[in-house]
Amino acid sequence: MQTVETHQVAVLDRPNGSEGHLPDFNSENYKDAYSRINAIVIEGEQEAHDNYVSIGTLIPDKSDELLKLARMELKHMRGFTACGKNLGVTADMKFAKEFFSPLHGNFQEALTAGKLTTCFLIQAILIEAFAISAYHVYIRVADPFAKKITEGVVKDEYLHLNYGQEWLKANLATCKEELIQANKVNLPLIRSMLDQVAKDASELSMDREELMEEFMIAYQDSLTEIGLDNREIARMALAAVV
Ligand code: PL3
Ligand code: FE2
Ligand code: FE2
Repeated sequence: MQTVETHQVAVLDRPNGSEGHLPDFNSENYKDAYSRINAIVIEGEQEAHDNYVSIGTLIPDKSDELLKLARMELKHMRGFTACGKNLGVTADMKFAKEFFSPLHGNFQEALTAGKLTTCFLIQAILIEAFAISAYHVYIRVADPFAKKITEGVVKDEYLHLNYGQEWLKANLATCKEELIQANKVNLPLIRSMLDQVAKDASELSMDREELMEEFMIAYQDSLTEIGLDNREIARMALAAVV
């Protein structure tokens, strides 16, 4: 399984780093926004765990591998829970459950219908690319405790993205149509989740444009790796704007 080291290094070594522009981690505004962002991340990691376990039920011969990925997600969840505690913040889990509910519903529907391609697209491509982009941006402006934890997490998320990529690549001949259709339905949900989180993220000094840019890089790289051509990728990406 390959990792995407080159991209990681390029992103982390940006010349206009945020040194000297860190937010005030103890301000009320920061903590208020963190109570929602932290909850989103905790809920996202928990749902990622559940989703990998569920995907394993659709491919029993791969269920051990998927259980390993699922276990990593629980570790991430515990790490981010510690980040909230460290700042004295209580995560708003009710908010986070609602935040994920449309995507959660689509995943459950696909699972019930045995649509493995859609499940992989939602969890291993869209959610992982969303997490990777958010974590990269967060690492640049996080408190030292959370920065260390997030750096460890983001490495694992590339493994998860690659796992989905490899499956979709190996099955592309039979899954392309479903992949494109599922993307059309679910990419707009990611876009709207990004819009919903933008205000709180900016309170944490995370820039909306930067989040979008990082997402599009991870998403497009991943589609290239799966074996789609530039025109197909452009068409798929357009689902985010129309
Ligand atoms: C899959 O492994 C994880 C799924 C989590 C999805 C999280 C999306 C996060 C968007 C909000 C910005 C987070 C910044 C990080 C703060 C701890
Ligand atoms: Fe994770
Ligand atoms: Fe993950």
